Amino acid sequence: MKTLTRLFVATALTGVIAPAAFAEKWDMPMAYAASNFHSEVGAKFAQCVTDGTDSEIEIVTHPSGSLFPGAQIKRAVQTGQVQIGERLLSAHQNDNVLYGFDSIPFLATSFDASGTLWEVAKPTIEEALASENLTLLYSVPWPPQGFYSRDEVTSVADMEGMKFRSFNNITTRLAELMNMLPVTIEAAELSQALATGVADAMITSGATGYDRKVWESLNYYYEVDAWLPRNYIIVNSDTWNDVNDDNKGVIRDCAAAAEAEGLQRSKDYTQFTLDGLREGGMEVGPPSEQLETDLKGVGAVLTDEWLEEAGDEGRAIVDAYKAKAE
Ligand code: PCA
Repeated sequence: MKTLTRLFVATALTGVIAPAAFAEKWDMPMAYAASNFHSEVGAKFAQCVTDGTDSEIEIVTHPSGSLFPGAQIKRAVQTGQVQIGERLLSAHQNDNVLYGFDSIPFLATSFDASGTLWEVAKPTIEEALASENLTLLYSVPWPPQGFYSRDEVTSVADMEGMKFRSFNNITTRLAELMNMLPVTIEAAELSQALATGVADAMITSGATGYDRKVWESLNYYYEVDAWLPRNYIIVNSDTWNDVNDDNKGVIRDCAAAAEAEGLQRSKDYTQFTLDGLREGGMEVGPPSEQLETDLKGVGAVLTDEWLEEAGDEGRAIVDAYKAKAE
């Protein structure tokens, strides 16, 4: 009897303790402000996973670079300092040049085109991530990238000597080719950097300009539609491999829903934020013909440089995209 009681008590205890013992908390650093649409979609994704796994996996988001600044998020996930994170992969061309595929100037310049490019690039990017102990969950594009400036510019010659805020390898190189001085600044630090004169021009979306209220410092936005870079939600592959199949299914479903919602939010935000920049007092419009021609020229140089560095795999992405886009 004694033994039976002990067994029952032990079983009962196991029953109570087991869920707690298997409950995991995943920290998810994100570089952009909590109010940014990527961050809001990420927060919904986290809640979806927490609810769907009955809190067996609780994802806690840390927006605004509060846990790790953008530049450190990928490494933090790779090394298991955190389980999951969101990152703009094009900033990590030094790890793998293929990560820059989404920032090739003037290759895919609309949401539809960027979707096609992602479709053909995805298997290669997933493989590249896997070789770095990372598993891709979902990816959402930023709106098209335009050119911001404190002063009016009608050609690349007008930009000479300007301090240019960059956010990835290609924007840094772009600044060099346009005789500007590149300075890498996280979006979270952007308003202050512009206000204090650390930068006076940049290429980014209407979304980021609007979120950072850049009309307080900058006066012109040229709708260049140069490319649509993407944010990627990545999980440490060791962590992922330990997740049971049911929970993997829940996470994949939540990721698919987040990807669809993120894309829609990005589209909806595009015109809204351009209107917002205008209301803030900026001049918003197309670039002059000269500026457009000059930018395309610089874009062609950058494209050649990327293709040369990215080798056969890079060319295969671009060729497959062009074949599909025709
Ligand atoms: N916003 C991000 C990257 C691309 C974009 O539109 C940024 O400026 O940091």
